[in-house]
Amino acid sequence: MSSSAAAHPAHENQLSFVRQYIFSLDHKVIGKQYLFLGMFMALAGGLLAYLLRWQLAWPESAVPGMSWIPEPTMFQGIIPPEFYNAIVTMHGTIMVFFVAMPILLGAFGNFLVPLMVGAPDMAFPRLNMMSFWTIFTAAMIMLASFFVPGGAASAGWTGYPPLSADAVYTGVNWGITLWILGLALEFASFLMGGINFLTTVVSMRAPGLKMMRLPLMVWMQIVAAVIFMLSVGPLIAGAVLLLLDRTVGTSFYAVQKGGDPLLWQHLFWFFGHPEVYVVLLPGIGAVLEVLPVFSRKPIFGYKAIVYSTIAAGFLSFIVWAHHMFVSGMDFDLVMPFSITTILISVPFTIILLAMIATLWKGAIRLATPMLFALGTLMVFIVGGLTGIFLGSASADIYLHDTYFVVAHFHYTLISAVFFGGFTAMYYWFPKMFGRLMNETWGKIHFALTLVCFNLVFIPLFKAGLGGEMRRLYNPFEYDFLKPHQGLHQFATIAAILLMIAQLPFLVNFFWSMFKGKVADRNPWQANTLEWAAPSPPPHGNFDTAPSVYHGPYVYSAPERKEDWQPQHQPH
Ligand SMILES: [Cu+2]
Repeated sequence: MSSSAAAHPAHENQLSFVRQYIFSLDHKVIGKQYLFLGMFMALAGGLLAYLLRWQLAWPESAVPGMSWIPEPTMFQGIIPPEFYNAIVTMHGTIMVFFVAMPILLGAFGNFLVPLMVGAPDMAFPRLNMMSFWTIFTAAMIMLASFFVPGGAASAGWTGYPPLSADAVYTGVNWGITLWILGLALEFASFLMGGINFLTTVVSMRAPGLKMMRLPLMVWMQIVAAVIFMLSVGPLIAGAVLLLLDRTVGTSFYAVQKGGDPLLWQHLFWFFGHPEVYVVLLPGIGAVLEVLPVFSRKPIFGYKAIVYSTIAAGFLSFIVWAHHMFVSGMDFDLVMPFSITTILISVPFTIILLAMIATLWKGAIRLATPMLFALGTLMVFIVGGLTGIFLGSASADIYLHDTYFVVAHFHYTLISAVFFGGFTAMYYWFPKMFGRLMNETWGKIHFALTLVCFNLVFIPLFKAGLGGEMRRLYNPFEYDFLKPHQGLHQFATIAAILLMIAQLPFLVNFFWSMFKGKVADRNPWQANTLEWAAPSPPPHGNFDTAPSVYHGPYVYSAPERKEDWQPQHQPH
């Protein structure tokens, strides 16, 4: 465990390239491996979204006025119908399990948790390495599944039987079998990660770092780890049953042989709703770190935030059936699940109010991390408010499975993953790579991203309110949906602009990694422990073992504006 910390710098130079960068035991290298895997998978999962959007905007022909794009002749639209279902499924699966989790928990959790608790590394470095290579294998299985007979899984990211269970519906389809296998490996990877995070925080904190002095990012990471570990077990059991139904002809989910497909829906959503918080909490954690630093004020209501997070984590286990209001479940259960769902907005409202109170009368500096933190709040509030509509059973009966749901969960998850992820990226980049990112390009990236993101998803709320069901290959075959084509074309063009808006980030990210201004230890003048280590921290992290004498957010407003600029070393 920590005993080897002193020996680390000595043997670092002797490590081969493979041991230093490929099969590394260093939590910081492993964190970066997760980051690059997540970014690569975001490219794959993102491109699938563009095929979807293209199909939805112009389902019957090539793009009008763009004659250089060949007119599709083999099939009706831009992509064949079977492939459309596979794309819907794999876009969701990849984005949630292979982008959101690797980036927010794998990358930032791994990189930050040991540094923020003042530890030289994770409690179990070999387990840490194994968890990365397990999810790497899982990701490759997912990508490979596009090329097996029958193509990738096409039963939706929720994998409901009978579509996912019965070969009658899916034909000879290896895709879903590989999908189950890939997800099982992904779950195993994050179980290993969760054990590591928890043990590190419980047993390796610096002297004086009581639990109630932990940075909120650490609290968010460990609550997310606990929620994940408690919710995933039943789903793994359910997935084994699904695999047996598919491969050896059992009938756990087959109605015609006495099984029940609703069993899967319960097991899936018992995991699925907490899973949203597993990715949401670290995104909120990044915002909670950035707000006090960039308003030079202590966080408002630290304890209230910690207890609200734990309460939200607890409540997330008793809301799952709000995904099943129209499944024909016992009506006596509808109202309790409606109430718990609306109740869960209370802890999140407390956290939001604490964030706003932190900003109140602060010496606010709108650097890029702060802009993205505020953007996260804006987008998350829309996601949260529209969740109240869906949590109320009477409204949900109309809105269920419409584009309103699609827009709602993109607002919820993109706030955490996209805006929260960029908050973390811009804020901790100097610590990860030892150089500062360019502020001007960061601000341009933020402004374009915020505008384009809203332009993509606001039309989808409208389409959902107009009764348009999601997952339709060609919605405009139905007369009443014909007027919606304009909404989809608008969303598609905005989505293309959103993709272009990411170019400033990509250029800034890779350029700054090699050419950015060399960062000081503590460029943002923050108080949490990761900033006490050199940038980037060496193997073993701290040159002198840190001790903690107060809570993490002891700030006061600077007297001179010049004292409040990013610090970098003169060349
Ligand atoms: Cu839910």
